[in-house]
Amino acid sequence: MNEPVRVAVTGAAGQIGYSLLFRIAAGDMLGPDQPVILQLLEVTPALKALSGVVMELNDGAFPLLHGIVTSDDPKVAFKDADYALLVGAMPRKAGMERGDLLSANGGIFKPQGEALSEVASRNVKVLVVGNPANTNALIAQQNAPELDPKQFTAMVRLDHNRAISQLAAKTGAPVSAVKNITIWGNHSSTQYPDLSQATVNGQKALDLVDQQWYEEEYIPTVAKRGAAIIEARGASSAASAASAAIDHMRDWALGTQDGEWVSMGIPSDGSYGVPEGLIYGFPVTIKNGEYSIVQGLPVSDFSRQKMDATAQELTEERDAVRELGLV
Ligand code: NAX
Repeated sequence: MNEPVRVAVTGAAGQIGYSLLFRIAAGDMLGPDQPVILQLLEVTPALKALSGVVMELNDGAFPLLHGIVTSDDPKVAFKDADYALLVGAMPRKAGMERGDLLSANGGIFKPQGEALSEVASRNVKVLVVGNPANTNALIAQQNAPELDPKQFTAMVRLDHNRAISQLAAKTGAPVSAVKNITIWGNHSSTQYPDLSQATVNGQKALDLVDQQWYEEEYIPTVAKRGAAIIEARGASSAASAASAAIDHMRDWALGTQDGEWVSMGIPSDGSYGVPEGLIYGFPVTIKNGEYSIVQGLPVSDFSRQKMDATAQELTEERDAVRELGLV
């Protein structure tokens, strides 16, 4: 059995937290030999609700759960954290402009970036789930001068998983038969779920479906899935988001399978003409805890236009948070 690692989770009393914490405690994220200490951050008014979640975690009697810390202070919750899942964020409310949303989230992710820089493990792996995830990750990253920018990532894995599931349903194959889908860009409706390299049971996905379905049904269905869930459930995706966060961190920690890739929102190094520094969804492989962008994939005119449109949106978000002095 390994020494316990410290996993910080923000927004721990929220909907996603309620699924996520139990999966982490069960070993789904870091494997059956890796004990964890959960370090949970909430805003002060939610600490009471969080104490109830802690009671339930204790009542789960999870053998891998070696301790729980709760706090409303990021410097306590992030102390020596090996993994940090930043879930808590300010949701968009009716009538809120994008600038207001970015500014409200800046008030959360700037101090959290600073605290991570100051007190987390020097090797901390940070995943931002709270929306707007890519730009919140950029804000945290830019306020963490003592950490490597590559330690900050954003979640596009839920989109990736939705893209797998929709293609599997269309082709009648199990999800395990679907490989090498990419979500390029932003976790927003401009994301580009790309099937050009995807395979189903080893066959090219685009030989199995027609282009019109791909462009007019598949891409919008994946990109707008979050809204469809809110419409049906009366609440935003939570268990599937938690599951995607588990997948993202598990693959980052333990690696991807040979010959397969996953999608992660990571700082662009300029690959595929994506402006350097944007936190952008890329196809990545992972080995020994380090991700690398899959290089040399062909980019069609259709893909280019979609990849540029989502990059443009992220550039605008970055410019807006720059103007607000957040990065
Ligand atoms: P909830 O509103 O249920 O929970 C959020 C929790 O965060 C609340 O308990 C709140 O008190 C806490 N919080 C707020 N500010 C905080 C701060 N400064 N420090 C610590 N905690 C703080 O939302 P939930 O459904 O759990 O969703 C959380 C976030 O995930 C939202 O921003 C949501 O938009 C985002 N999502 C991102 C997804 C992705 O794929 N990247 C998909 C799912 C989800 O929509």
